[in-house]
Amino acid sequence: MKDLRALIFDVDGTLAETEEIHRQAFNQTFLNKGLSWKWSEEKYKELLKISGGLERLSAYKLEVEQKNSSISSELLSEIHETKTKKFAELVKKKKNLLRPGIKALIEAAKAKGILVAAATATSMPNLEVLCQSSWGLPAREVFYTTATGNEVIKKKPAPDIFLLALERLRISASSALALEDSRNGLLSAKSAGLTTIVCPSKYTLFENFNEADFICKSYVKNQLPNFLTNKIFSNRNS
Ligand code: XBP
Ligand code: MG
Repeated sequence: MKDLRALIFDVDGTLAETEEIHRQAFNQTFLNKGLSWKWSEEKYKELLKISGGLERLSAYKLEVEQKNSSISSELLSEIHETKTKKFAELVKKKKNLLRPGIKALIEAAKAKGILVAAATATSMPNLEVLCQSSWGLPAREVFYTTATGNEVIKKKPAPDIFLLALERLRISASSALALEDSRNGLLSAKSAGLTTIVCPSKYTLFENFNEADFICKSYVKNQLPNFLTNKIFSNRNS
């Protein structure tokens, strides 16, 4: 990659292992709403194939629903709203949520004049609470721009979220690098034309990443592909 002008970070699973917090927030909400639903880690791994919390809830409802079930789409939306509030409460209680290497990578990229963006299937309130808890800053001070799930019609694996991020960065896909943790995210970034690094998270470890340009175990400096370390962490201003 000759002209690297931007890094586009996925959020859940990439910036932090937040999928587990989403799972806990869903389960606490089910309990709170008097539902007998409970998502195990295994079940959640399977459900994560559906991008977006509300879409995940709708798919699960169809899976378990019996005839004459009374779970309306209004109730599902209410569950999802409550889950977003729960997620915020849980994130606020945690310290050091970011995955190893993320903070340093973002700082070093910015220092080189590389634009840093976020492209996520989750909603803005969830990204805000993560930025506040991890950087003590609003998302607009951490990222040059953001593209979130409720700003597009189709979530990942469709390209829409990454295309929106590129539009807001005002650059072409050939000048940006996507950083992802999931197969849905990888397919989304690739169909937007982006070179993509996948660093699997706890919930995506066994997914298929055949289409990835690079796979790394973590975002710490010595685990990143050489071309990126050279661009971001070198002392030369090239
Ligand atoms: C992964 C997702 C998200 C979260 C839940 O997002 O699919 O939907 O699991 O968030 P990312 P919401 O693209 O950051 O990996 O409940 O707000 O949809
Ligand atoms: Mg992700």
